Amino acid sequence: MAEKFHNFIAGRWVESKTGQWFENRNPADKNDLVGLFPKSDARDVHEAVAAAKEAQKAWRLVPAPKRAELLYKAGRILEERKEALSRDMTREMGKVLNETRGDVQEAIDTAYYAGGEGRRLFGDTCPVELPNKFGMSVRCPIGVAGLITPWNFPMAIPSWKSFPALVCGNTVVLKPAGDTPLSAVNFVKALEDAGAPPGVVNLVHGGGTEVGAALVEHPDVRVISFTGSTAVGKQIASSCGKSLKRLSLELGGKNAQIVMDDADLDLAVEGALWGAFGTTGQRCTATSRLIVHERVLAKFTEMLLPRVQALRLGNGLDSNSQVGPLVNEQRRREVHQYVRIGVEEGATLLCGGEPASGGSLDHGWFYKPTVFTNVTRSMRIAREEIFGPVVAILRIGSLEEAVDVLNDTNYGLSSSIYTRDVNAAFRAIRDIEAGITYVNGPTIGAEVQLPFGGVKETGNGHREASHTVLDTYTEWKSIYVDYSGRLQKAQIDTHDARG
Ligand code: UN1
Repeated sequence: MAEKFHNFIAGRWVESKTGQWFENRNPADKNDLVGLFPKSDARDVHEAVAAAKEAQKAWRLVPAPKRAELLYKAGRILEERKEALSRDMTREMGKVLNETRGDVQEAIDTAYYAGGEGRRLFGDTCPVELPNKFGMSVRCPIGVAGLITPWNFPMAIPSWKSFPALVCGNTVVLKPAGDTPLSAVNFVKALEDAGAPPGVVNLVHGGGTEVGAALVEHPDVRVISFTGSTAVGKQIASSCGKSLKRLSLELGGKNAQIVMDDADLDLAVEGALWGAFGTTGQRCTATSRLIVHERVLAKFTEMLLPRVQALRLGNGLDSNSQVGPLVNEQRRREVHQYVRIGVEEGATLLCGGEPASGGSLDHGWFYKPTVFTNVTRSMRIAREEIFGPVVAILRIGSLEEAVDVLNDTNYGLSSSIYTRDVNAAFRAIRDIEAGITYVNGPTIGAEVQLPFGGVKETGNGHREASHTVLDTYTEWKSIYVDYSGRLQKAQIDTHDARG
């Protein structure tokens, strides 16, 4: 009998009111049932939000450096459990163990980085125009934060959202993706064991339509942070717009790596391999376009291809594997559908283009790393997010053209340029429309102390990570203290040096 896991509401692990469960299966071996998780609905969300609202009354009054201690403790617990949590994560979503270790590490980094905000959370003090008067601004918590997270970074992304929300004095209700509920349990357990007061952190499992929508629409949830598809992000935005609810969106990408004719091609190939096929291409930051200068196109392609074909697919728990499966059957169907579209559009399929089979691969949702060339910017495979191990090569003849092709998309998350020319690098940095630009590095691998997010339909102007995330989870309050003992009128009393 499979193990049953629970929601976490008001400090207790509880079943859903529905009494129903959903299965969590290993994408590398569909016969491996990881566990059963509550298929919750709006009633569970209401209970969790009520608990979070009640707990926030006291949590907002805990001094921020004390709130930060919860994060530091949770960070230490995640460190102690890193190996076990990484294994659980690989088992439930497939990416190779080295990468799930990186995912847990990103949560640890975020715990310590956001914990530091407990002693910063800087505001301004500034001069004021009237005598005997003082001006300053402080960050205030917003209230209950509803956090809706994806399966591709099952611990890093919940940590990006929860830790800053908590240190700012909000309480949270987390709704994790249905493909990775175990990592969410492990994450919340670390916070529980670190001593989170009941109701400060709540977890409700279930689907987007039942649980996610109820969270987004709940009037007591004052801020929503969502990472996922642009289509769902737009629905959430229109729902939040109706009540002017604060919303941070982290959506799709169509990230590109430019390879100029003076690039170190060995390095550019390494970068493309990691950027396109790391995490089986299932990162928002994954490289899905290679924009290559015509003078090195043939050479670059010839160097890349055997490396792609040599990538070892397999169960991520096997240290020999370099590329794990796609997260589920539907994802594999959708990726394959895009490959068909690419072929129909007239792109040249160089390798891959079909599910991987044979031996243990038959048990999981594996897909062969796929490279298309002769791709033009108007093709759908050059414009739409595929979220799988598929990369499209586009030919360009100049830096201007490269940047123009790179920008010719509705998205703008990550980007990269390989060149040895410092002038070209800085022009690209200036002209690329994206939230993140790498020079001589792949499009993946953001660190937690720099802002994470993108332009255009990748988001709505907010950034995660860094101190910039604090803008999502706080309201500014401006404070004027008049110690003159009389009524002073700003902009009107002009008894100053101006005369
Ligand atoms: C994501 O794909 O949603 O920069 C997050 C990176 C990782 C985070 C990716 N640190 O690739």
